[in-house]
Amino acid sequence: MRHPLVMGNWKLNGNKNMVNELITGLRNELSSVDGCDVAIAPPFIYLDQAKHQLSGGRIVLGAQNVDINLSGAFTGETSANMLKDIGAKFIIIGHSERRTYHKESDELIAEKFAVVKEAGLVPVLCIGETEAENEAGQTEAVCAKQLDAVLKTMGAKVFENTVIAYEPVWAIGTGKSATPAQAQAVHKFIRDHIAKHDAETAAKVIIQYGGSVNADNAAELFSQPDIDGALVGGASLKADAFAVIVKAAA
Ligand code: G2H
Repeated sequence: MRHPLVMGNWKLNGNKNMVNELITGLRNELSSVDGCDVAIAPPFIYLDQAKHQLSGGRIVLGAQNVDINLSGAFTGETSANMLKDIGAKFIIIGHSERRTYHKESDELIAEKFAVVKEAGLVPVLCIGETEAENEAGQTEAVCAKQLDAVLKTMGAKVFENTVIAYEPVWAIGTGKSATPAQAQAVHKFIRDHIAKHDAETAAKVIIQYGGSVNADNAAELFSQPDIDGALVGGASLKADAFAVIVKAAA
């Protein structure tokens, strides 16, 4: 039985006061909710503050990116060991905003996947097609290629205890979510693609949906058999909306 994960991706948002208020609100809203894992990924600079404020609660700390190097002359970067040291667990890699704005390749993202796993942390591997690829009928081919970058170097077993987030790029921050049926079809494709290599791992891997998930559409998305929670951007910045999404998955 898979345990869903709802994770807030705060992106480049926040300040000390907002971190304080949002985490206080989330802890109040979610104190009695059980049945799904919950994580938040604030910007790096607020991870330590967030960790302290999450102390003793059920919300787990995550991060939005990682470097492939563990230490050394890599100005401006943050390593998997540093994220582990500060208490983060779920590490988002390959988000489409990093693929687009920071030119991250499938190969680089596969390296990040490896360093996160080697550090004993949980990669949240984002994959998904652009609008043009979707319209050209290339959704499955794009998802397969992004998965294959990890599969071909590390094999399917590496997906044990990891998370995949299917995020169609055309649905990110646009208010235009995939329909539950559209998302389910791609989630099933992703699981079947991994199952071609290792059925047991495929059955266990958490596959989140991401892209304009909100308090109104979450429950129907989560009713689909292969959708195991969500990676939530905009709606994770409001405690009440995020709590509704978490409760829909629990
Ligand atoms: C997709 C998602 C969070 P939003 O990027 O990863 O953001 O929910 O704002 O579309």
